Amino acid sequence: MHYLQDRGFVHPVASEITPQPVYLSRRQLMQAALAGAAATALPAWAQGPQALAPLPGAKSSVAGALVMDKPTSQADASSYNNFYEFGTDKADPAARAHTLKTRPWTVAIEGEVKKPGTWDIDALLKLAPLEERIYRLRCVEGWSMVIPWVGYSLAELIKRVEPTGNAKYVQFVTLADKAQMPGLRGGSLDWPYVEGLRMDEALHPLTLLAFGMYGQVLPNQNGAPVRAVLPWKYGFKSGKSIVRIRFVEKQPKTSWESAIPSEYGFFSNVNPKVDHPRWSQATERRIGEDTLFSKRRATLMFNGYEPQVGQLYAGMDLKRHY
Ligand SMILES: Nc1nc2c(c(=O)[nH]1)N[C@H]1C(S)=C(S)[C@@H](COP(=O)(O)O)O[C@H]1N2
Ligand SMILES: [Mo]
Repeated sequence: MHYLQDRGFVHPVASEITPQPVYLSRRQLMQAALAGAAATALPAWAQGPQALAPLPGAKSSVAGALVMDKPTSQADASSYNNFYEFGTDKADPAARAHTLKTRPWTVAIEGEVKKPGTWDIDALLKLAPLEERIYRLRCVEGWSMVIPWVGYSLAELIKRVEPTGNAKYVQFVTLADKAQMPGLRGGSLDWPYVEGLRMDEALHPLTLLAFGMYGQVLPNQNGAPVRAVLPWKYGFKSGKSIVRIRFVEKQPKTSWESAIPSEYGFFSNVNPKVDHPRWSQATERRIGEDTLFSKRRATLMFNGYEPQVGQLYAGMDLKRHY
């Protein structure tokens, strides 16, 4: 286990991750129904895809934005989650994130920009046309999913707020509210959860500001009402439930770097050749295809997005800048 015992922190190593997503299968639901158990006795999140508002997006024309891999089922993508504000167990966010209030919601734009200010989420949603993007998402723990996201390039927002010449990095600050987020009491990380990108990474067209998935608004457990998604970086760079975007001159600290600097760096690009200090990053388990005998997949450099993003890191020693 990935113990930071003083903080009660548990981040399992790849070999210790439950082999099956923790959700009720269709068969289990059928059995429950046959046994006479009312479907309503099940928690809301176990009753199949939730009734979420539709949020369609036009197929993206950004290079690399529509991978051909078979998308993960919506049930898997919304029931096997990392969202430590709701607990460290994969099933915790789906079971608990109903307490997250996603309206009213604002996102503050701060720091080195000519147009700072506070955006209401519904105005932010309309800043640019919504696109559907089918991205791989690979967690540092060694599992991956393929999710059809709905959103637009973060670059659209960045251009609108006009960064100054001093804006070298972008920091994301996510919600930290004890009243809505039971995991904050656990003290597994320093809250709020913060992440950061270099300006060229933030401006890359594949860097998505996501408001939805599977043609609907984001389920709370996936980071409603707005999150980042960077498909070539480990999942933890894709901060959920963003409330603040800061433009800064110095490389900002990120939550994972602060928690365990020897294991997590600022860049955290998916890289099969640079192992995590305690486990290999060479292969991954695709959620939904993991039967007892199915093979792990080879992890691809930059999660398969090397043609699009490799140039951002030309000349960098990726063993040092992990
Ligand atoms: N605010 C916040 N964002 C977060 C996390 C978190 O704990 N808190 N976990 C990260 C990790 S480790 C991963 S793998 C992805 C998971 O996204 P998903 O649950 O939508 O698949 O969210 C990332 N964003
Ligand atoms: Mo992750």
